[in-house]
Amino acid sequence: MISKKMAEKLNDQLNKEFFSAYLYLSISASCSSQGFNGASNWFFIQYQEENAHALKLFRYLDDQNVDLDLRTISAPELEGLSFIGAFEASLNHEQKMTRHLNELSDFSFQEKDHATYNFLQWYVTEQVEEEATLNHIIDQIRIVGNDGYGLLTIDKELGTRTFIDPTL
Ligand code: OFO
Repeated sequence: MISKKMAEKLNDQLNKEFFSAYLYLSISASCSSQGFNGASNWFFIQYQEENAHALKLFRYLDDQNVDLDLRTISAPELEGLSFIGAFEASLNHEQKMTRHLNELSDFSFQEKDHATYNFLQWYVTEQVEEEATLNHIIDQIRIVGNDGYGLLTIDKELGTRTFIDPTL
């Protein structure tokens, strides 16, 4: 059983997860149009991951008998993102998501909603890995700077990423 307020906040988070998916799909397209096919693949998988995050939340709300409130997903605002800019914008976005998830987790704890608190810890932990991965890629891009060969080597590596559903 979940309070009305908790359900509202989880519905908000569901929308945010779908927005994240949408954002990464859009970055994937932007990388592809610049010829960074590896990064485009990487962001496409990121899109699939965020979609899986959203669906995990969807199932939880359904299990808790909450009326789902699927809302409009805003259009991502991306203009002229460079190769490094794509990853910096993503890190920035994930840091924001971490703050939202921490607030949600705090709220569930205050409400003594232990089931939701436990459920949310999966997301909190997942954020640590997501931020670390993005920081690592940004560091690598900074090391090569504007060296074309270096950038293409990183892009090639990003192209090897495959999708493994993190929620299974
Ligand atoms: Fe990385 O945002 Fe989902 O949780």
